[in-house]
Amino acid sequence: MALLLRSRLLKSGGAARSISTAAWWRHVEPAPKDPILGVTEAFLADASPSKVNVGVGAYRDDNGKPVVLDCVREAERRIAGSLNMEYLPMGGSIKMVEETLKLAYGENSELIKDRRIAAVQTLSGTGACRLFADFQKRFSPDSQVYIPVPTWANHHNIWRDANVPQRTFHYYHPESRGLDFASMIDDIKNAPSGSFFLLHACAHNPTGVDPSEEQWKEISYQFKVKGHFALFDMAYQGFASGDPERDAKSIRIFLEDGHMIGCAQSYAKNMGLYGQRVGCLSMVCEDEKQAVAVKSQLQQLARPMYSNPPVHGALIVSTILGDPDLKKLWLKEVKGMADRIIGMRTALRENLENLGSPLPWEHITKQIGMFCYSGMTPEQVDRLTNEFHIYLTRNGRISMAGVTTGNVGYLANAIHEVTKSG
Ligand code: IK2
Repeated sequence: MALLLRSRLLKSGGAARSISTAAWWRHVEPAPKDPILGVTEAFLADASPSKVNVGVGAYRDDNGKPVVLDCVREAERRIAGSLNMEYLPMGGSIKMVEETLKLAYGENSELIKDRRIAAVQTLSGTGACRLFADFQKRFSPDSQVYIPVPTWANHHNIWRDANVPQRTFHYYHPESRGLDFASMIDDIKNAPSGSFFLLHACAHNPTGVDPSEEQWKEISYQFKVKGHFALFDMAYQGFASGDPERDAKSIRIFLEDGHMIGCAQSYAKNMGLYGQRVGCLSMVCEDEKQAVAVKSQLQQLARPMYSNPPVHGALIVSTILGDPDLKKLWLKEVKGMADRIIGMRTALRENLENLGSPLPWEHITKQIGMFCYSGMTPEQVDRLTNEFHIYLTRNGRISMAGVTTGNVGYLANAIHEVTKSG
């Protein structure tokens, strides 16, 4: 019908043609700004010399500059010239995926040896989550997903666009600024058996609050009792403790208990490959045959979306992780980034306490990873931005990666000014 109408309009001359084409997108309203990336846009548009960006979770050095790791520079030097520009297979770089699985599942994982893991290279962590959500919709079409409150805002977009209904589960306890473990366990117990849950493997975004090892064991046990499925989103492996092996503890606990987990990995943060979009989605299967089938379906989902993933970042990752010396350098550099952030947590807390702030600020040093969930209200955040040119998300999340020796005093003073009267 629409086609018929269009061809009639086109035949009837120029005036009609311009009316019909002008009408195509008249109903399109501007999309709301992304709560995280919109902050960066506002920061870039601000001409103030004292402006500070603690919005987006992207690592900066102590001069506030983006960082390219030495191991990445060296890998680029080694691959320069040797790289052709051919397509990767639909599942991406086999070498990169192999190395990536070792990071999540362990160097000597029996699951890897037994070829029980279906895994494909993805467009970073976002792409891994989205591919999983699409897979969930296709092969468990009536299921829903449980998402923690709060979470990285894009999780909601991802499962919404994959048409998977969302439920939430308790996670953060605002009063204690810690984990609401009891309510979380209740929600796990009360969810229908065999539910899908999204879990942050480490360095929870935005709260910086992770379950302890004991708590992870209990969570894993309750998942076993209820037969739930866990998708681990691991966007910060190495950023919590400085050691990628330690940061995989939650996953390893689930694996010891025999769960068939899914895992979304990203090299944006821990290798600083933000714009290269390198990641991996993996799913533990019952046996090799099932893993082959699952992988083929993941590839089938990728094919009409982007066909195959980009090659350059994958080659950087496989070059680094495939070379013992470069891997050692990477581990040192990850620890260096994590340590600088930990140092800035101490400095921010000390500065606030030295200013005589009447509020408790221990949570700044207790929370881990890239973010501090400050407890500031949206109105206080607005004052930080409008009066002090300090940019952060309105949920009060401070990206500690943007805090430096040079701006920590200014930031603490501004936070004190907007919070001191409650
Ligand atoms: N999952 C989580 C929990 C993330 O935090 C991210 C990255 N978020 O970074 C922006 C911010 O919150 O300031 C991702 C997944 C996906 O990251 P990427 O697609 O870049 O690998």
